Amino acid sequence: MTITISVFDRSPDGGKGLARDTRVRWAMEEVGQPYEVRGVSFAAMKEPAHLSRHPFGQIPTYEEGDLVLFETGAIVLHIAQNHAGLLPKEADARARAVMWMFAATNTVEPPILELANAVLLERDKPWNAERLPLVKDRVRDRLRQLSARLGDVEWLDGAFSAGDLMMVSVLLRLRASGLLDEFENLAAYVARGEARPAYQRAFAAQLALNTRM
Ligand code: GTB
Repeated sequence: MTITISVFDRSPDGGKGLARDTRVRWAMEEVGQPYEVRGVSFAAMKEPAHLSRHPFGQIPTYEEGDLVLFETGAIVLHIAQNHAGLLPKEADARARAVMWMFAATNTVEPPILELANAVLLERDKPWNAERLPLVKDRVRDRLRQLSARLGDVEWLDGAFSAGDLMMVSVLLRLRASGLLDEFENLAAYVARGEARPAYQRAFAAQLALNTRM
């Protein structure tokens, strides 16, 4: 059955892999499943055809026959549950991998998004200079805690899992801020994720789409 992922027709990052379709592409590559993409413009995202797939008018979405999903966490979990390679077989280890997926999107990603908003959308506000250090410190708090838990192991809980895929995807957006490099083990963890052949294929595919003529 053909799987179709909706992605930015032209990502605002020009193909740096920061948009959320990259994590879905990465999951598909990790489990060795082919997929097609539908490029969607910002305008088309808010039109009925796309809103029927995604009530919030965003990307990515995932279509597989009659199944239509939005939310990257749900999409990656669906992929991981239906194909070998992203979740451990043992029940407790599987539950912990899912826990790390939720930790990535619910606990680590929110302050990172707050920072992105402060840098990109609130730069001209008179209160930005005062607020930005507070926002950065909230990110640092989370990174410090995650860094302490990761220690010197390779992945969060044994073998690479969907939990690592989501956590690395969330953390890599921090690179430009310099905050990731304050935590050597987290910077190395993200680099390990990005070095995986499946990530490389996902990145190359989104880059090709975003750099076509
Ligand atoms: N919680 C949802 C999920 O995980 O799927 C969030 C989806 C979401 O934020 N999608 C964004 C979107 O469609 C694209 S990824 N935005 C358009 C809109 O809301 O109108 C966020 C994103 C966009 C661009 C960059 N970039 O260029 O650097 C990085 C991240």
